[in-house]
Amino acid sequence: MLKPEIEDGQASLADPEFRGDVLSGLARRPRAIPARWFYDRRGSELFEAITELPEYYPTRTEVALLQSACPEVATRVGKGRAVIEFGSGSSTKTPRLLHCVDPAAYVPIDISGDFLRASSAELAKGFPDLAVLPVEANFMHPVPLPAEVADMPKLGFFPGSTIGNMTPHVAADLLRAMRESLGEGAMLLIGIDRVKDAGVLVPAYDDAAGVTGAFNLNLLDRINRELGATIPVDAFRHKAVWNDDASRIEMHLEAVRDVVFTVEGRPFEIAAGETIHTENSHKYGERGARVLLRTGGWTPVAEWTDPKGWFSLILAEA
Ligand code: AVI
Repeated sequence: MLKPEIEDGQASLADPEFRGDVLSGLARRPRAIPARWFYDRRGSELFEAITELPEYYPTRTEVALLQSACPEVATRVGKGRAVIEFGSGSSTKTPRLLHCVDPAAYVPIDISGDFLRASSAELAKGFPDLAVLPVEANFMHPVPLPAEVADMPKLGFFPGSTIGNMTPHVAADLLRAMRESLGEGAMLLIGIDRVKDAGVLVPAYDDAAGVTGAFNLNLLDRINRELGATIPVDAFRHKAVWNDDASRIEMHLEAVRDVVFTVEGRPFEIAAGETIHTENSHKYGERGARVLLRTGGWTPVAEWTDPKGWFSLILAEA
């Protein structure tokens, strides 16, 4: 996932990057705010709740796939690799992989130091003999790895179809950066959500219980709280649409009436029906996923999917 930016109390009010993204995103047309800002404490909790919704199939499908494919993944990657996870390990996915791959070291990389330290400490409890070496960094760029793993072959791990939250162009850049971070002889295990019927996709992003709606609208609460904005949150509604041309689910916040508000004193007017684009979740066909990997410098060597073909786990080599 795009990783949680968990804050301690009031400490990081008015993050300058958040401020810049919100002010410029609300001023441009179409209006858009990057999805990474969903993940304050409340947003992270809501995302966890999303992963358990009946309509949100990706998490449970990928976890089951990891479970069933793991012995073969272990055979293919061999012994003595360092597992490098892009994003802090999730409590359900990472232990599954580590148990069967039995790595020589585990390096989680995340931009959010607080979240990284907390999740690494939690994970280390379950693997007392494993060297857990967290690295606080932005993995969108090549990341220098700890000296301890310099001579070990690497297995990159990027689950959750987080790659889908980037445009294909940015996703290919990220794959290239990962290749550079991991070095010669590396392998990559990546989860990618597949294209499927819009009748399955749209409810996954617009659930009956309204949790995804709350997740989307929480962004406005965050803007009000952290940037002293006056957005009437009840003037917006959550909208999830399938954009077939771009092969992605888009999430928007749609104004249900004309609204006027300020962010840090700057006035904004949004007309009824206008939207703020808040997230893309790209879905790939079987070929499309392989082409993306190749564009990013990786050669797919094995692929696993669930019986419905909804999600794929791909092993690739550098
Ligand atoms: C984190 N990411 C892979 C999720 C997705 O499915 O694109 C984020 C999400 N947004 C709404 N529901 C889930």
